[in-house]
Amino acid sequence: MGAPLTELENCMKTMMLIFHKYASGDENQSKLTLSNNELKKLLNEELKTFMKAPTDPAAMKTLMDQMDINGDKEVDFQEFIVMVSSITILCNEYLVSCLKKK
Ligand SMILES: [Ca+2]
Ligand SMILES: [Ca+2]
Repeated sequence: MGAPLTELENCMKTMMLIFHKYASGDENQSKLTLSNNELKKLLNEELKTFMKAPTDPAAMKTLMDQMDINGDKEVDFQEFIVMVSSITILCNEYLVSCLKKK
C-alpha cells in the first residue's frame, strides 16, 4: 500500500487485524473463525470498556448463539463485524443522547 491510510481506513484495518489475531488462536488455523473461548478472550481484552464477556457460561453461550448467524458454532469475520457495528450503533445513540442534553 503506497499512500498512508486515513483514520477510518486504519480503523478498518485494526478490526481485521484484531479478528485475525484472536481467530487464529487455536489449532484450526485454516479456518479463521472465533471459537467460544477465542470470542471470550477477544471481548475481555479488546472490548472491556464497552462490553464485558459474561462470566456465566450459559450467558456466554447465549451471546455466542446470537452472534453466530449461520449456526456453525463459530464466529466468522462477517458475524464479528455485525456485532462490532451493533455495539457501535448503541454507543453512537448514547453519545447523541449525551450531546442533546448539553
Ligand atoms: Ca479459531
Ligand atoms: Ca458462524
